[in-house]
Amino acid sequence: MAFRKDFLWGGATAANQCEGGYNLDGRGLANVDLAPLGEKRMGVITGQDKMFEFVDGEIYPAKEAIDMYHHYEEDISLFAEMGFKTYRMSIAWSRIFPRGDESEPNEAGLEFYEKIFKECKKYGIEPLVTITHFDCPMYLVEKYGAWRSRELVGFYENLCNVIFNRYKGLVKYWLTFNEINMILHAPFMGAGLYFAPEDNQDQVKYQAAHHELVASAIATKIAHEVDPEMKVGCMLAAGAYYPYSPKPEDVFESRQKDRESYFFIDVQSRGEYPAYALKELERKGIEIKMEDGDLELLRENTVDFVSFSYYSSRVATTDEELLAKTEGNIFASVANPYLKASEWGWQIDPMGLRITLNDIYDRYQKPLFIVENGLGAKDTPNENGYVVDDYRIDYLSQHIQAMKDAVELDGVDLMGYTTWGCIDLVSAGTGQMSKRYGFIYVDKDDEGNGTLKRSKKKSFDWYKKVIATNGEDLTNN
Ligand code: P53
Repeated sequence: MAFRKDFLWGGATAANQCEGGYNLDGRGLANVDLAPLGEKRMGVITGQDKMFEFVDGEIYPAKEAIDMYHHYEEDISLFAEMGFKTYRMSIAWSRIFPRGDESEPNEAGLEFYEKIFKECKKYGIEPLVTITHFDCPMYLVEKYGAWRSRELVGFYENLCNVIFNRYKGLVKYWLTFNEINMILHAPFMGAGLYFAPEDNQDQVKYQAAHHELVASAIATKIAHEVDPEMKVGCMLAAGAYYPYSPKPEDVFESRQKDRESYFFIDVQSRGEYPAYALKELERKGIEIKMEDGDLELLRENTVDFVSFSYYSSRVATTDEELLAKTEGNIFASVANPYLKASEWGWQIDPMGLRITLNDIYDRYQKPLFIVENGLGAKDTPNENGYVVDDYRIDYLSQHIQAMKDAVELDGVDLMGYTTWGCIDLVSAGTGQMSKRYGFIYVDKDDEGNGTLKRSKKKSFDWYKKVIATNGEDLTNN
């Protein structure tokens, strides 16, 4: 059998993309609330345009999202029906610390997540909790410049102390920062960073990254002290780079591009700044301010496992003409002529998942966890309100097959697999509801109309069978 007996099958969501209830029970505003639907979105999430309050006439999908705030019992019972062993979710920092720098937490926020964890426990579902999934309280953004300030480390430490102690016995698996490398590509959405014209943006990003890396090590330390059973992972937006051609320059460029991302995980998993990064930072004139003890903290508190998202492989080249034609989303990449793409232009590459798993396992030799994978697609319910999403079943079965090959044939140690957006939710990149990933359809459109009614898609029963057979039966019938 390919997968461990205790393989953690499940699905993944993030607080601001599903909860809604953005101002309920004392919740404070967060960076992720302020990203509108539509053409202004990209400028905001990349930190190039400022938007510090809601602007009239814009749609903010995170305000209501799919209102899981009031539907969590129904949603978790549907996850249980599919046989989920784990449910990956995130806590909204600003529910627990509405401003971010208080000394006492907001009890209503803590209670909300306690109810969710207990609901999971009821069905034997192990929560896998992302501490920050891109979110940062707006108060910390405005007052401190978010992660550019060292003080954020202390605020994050408070948050960790509170949640680890409160949820001890309820939550065993934690991720410190979602897609930590996203700080380079979407600094406002990823870490609350925005820029002044005179800023050296790389300097700001890498200093903020250092703060996150130290905060992540502190979180790992506290978790292990509070409960030695707790397992803490890092989280990478992964996807191996391929050289566009066998030209040595292209090959080297692909390695450089991979390192841009692996830098973060090298620190979190190996415990030190890698030599290539020190050289690169020096060349770029970036100086990272560190405090005494930072290097020890990083060295002594490496993660227990390495998790990542995988949607696509990427292509690197030094060819200027090809680069000029580059398109895509936040991770712009040269198109791979051998691959087809989704409706949103994300290239589909199951073999790339096997390659990525092998690359990461070779590099870190720690248990791996795929915590996001899936196909964003338009779904059209038929006359009975049923979505026949064979395209999603195809995508997922091919990726699960690739993951099986990595385990069975290559010996990769894999703990689990959670598909992204197991219930339809708001897209992080575009803000659309119509970019759907779920096994469960939610009746809501991009403009916010709809009943929020949940219904099972064809993939619901398919995934249920996959889990029941521990990944042995991937057929679609
Ligand atoms: P959406 C870009 C590239 C890779 C991962 O993305 C990304 C993004 C953001 O667009 O984000 C992760 O919703 C992220 C999730 C996000 C998911 O991928 O743009 O962790 O929050 O929803 C899918 O289709």
